[in-house]
Amino acid sequence: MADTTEIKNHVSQKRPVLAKSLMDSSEPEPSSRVLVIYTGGTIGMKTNDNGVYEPKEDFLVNKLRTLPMFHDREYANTHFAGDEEDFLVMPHQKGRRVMYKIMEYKPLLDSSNMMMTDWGHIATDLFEHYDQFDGFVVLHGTDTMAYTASALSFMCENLGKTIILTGSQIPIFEVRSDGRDNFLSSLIMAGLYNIPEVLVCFDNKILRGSRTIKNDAGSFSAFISPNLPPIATLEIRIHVDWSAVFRATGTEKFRVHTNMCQNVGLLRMFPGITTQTVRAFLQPPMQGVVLQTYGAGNAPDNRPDLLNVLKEASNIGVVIINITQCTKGCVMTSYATGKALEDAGVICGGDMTPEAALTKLSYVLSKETWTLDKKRKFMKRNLRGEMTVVAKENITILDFELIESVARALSVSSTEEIKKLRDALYPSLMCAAAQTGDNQALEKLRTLGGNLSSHNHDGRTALHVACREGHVTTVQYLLHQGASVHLKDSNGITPLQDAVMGKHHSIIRLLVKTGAILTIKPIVLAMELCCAAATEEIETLQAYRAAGANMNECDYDKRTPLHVAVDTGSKRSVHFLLDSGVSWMFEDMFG
Ligand code: ASN
Repeated sequence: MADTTEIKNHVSQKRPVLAKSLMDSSEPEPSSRVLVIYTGGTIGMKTNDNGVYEPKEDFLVNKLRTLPMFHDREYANTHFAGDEEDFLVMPHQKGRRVMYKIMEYKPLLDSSNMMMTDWGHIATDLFEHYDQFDGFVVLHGTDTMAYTASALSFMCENLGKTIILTGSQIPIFEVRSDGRDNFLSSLIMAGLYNIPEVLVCFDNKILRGSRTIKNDAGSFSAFISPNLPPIATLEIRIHVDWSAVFRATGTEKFRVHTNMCQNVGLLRMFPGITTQTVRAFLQPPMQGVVLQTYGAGNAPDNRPDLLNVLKEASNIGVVIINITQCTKGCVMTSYATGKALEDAGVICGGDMTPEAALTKLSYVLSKETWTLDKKRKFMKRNLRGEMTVVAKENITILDFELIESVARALSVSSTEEIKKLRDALYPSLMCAAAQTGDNQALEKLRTLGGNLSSHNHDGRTALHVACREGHVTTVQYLLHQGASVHLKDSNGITPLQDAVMGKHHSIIRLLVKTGAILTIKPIVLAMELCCAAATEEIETLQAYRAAGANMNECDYDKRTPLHVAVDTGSKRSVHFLLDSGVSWMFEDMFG
């Protein structure tokens, strides 16, 4: 009779499921499945005969099987069956296991050899295995990892699962290596956390892929995300900044867009760059160029020849994006030298990294059904968290995009419901636009059917807000559009009172000219004036006077502001009130 070991071995070869139940009756622990797409890179390299690193096929997975922190062999032997036998399994983490399967590319590549088509292969594999796995790790060389991470973030549309790119500076099987920690951390994050973004894991940090650059060729801390703090840090505890996680909105399924446009380029400005060089660079078939300019987005504005070349290219449809050569910071139009580029049709790229700007351009330009106008518009828009939306741009999301995404998020679809939603949102959006004096945004809202006199939850209209903030041109605009000067907010405040509180004299005059009157209760007005008189707040007194207030208004004791000013020895108030023609004949209730 065969001994039991023989039977077990035999059964385990032929009938893995039965083998599992014969050998160990314990239930498998809860686990997540991670697909590891191994593209190459130093992490799995070995030194070749010439003494330099080179990728080596089948080497990584076989070695990993021998390392206990990467593979719990005993658990796998007793619990894995059928197709699971291809999997490796990590020791459990907080009661959960991460099972992972390595898909090794052939040939394995040093990432410097990668092409845009390689991004397409990775994206396709992610798509084909999306439903079978909970998360994904892409093992990749560090040299072009930031490009691949940025590209994948755009190519992966409506992403709902974690994709982490990682690699190392020293191969994983050398005595000293950053690869072990980087890989283990990536497996844990991809398996046990749902951060639906394309991320880079390096040196105990999880960075947004489209914000990442390789910053140090010789350090374990090779990557930085200069304009965005890490999404997560792995110290003694793992901390995820959930509020920073970028999530796709909408109800569409994950899909990948793989045919990236290759006719794109990066052009770095330098003092004395010749017009011919720039012209040659912009020649067909070039469709999109990332222009790396100085500081906050500046280029010479004393070179009409150069600016003309950019303008001509832009006019014939080349999309040109302006980003800064600085590692940190963003493009702004605070200098004439920056403004000149904008006038030449160059689009502001905010704080995008060169990698993000280039791959975004490549993605956007490859959208065949989009018009050139739409492509330009999308280049300015934050698509995957790759650029910081500054406050001003927040207001320009006042187009349909915001309304539609909110509508989608609430899963409403009928036109009637969207209309109601719009009506509910417009007043707040208008007040937000008025707050910053953004007349363009107000005009856009008006043309989209918004009523400029509608009020928010506090009964405040855009006019109230603009008057309080002192935006004269916005007040003018609103008055010309028929905004009412008589509307009161839920505290009974009119736009004129707002202007008085803000001491905005020209607005007060404008409102009075338009027929606004102070509707404040006499006793409240008296208290305000007495207070201002006692504390010599002449500007407040002036504002009330300009608004048509009765400067002789009496308080409960029948005392006028002049009484109070005299009593408190407030000379400047006395002068002001007398100059304003108030009567000094009034007697208070004590005579
Ligand atoms: N040359 C390598 C690569 O990018 C560098 C690395 O992975 N550390 O594939």
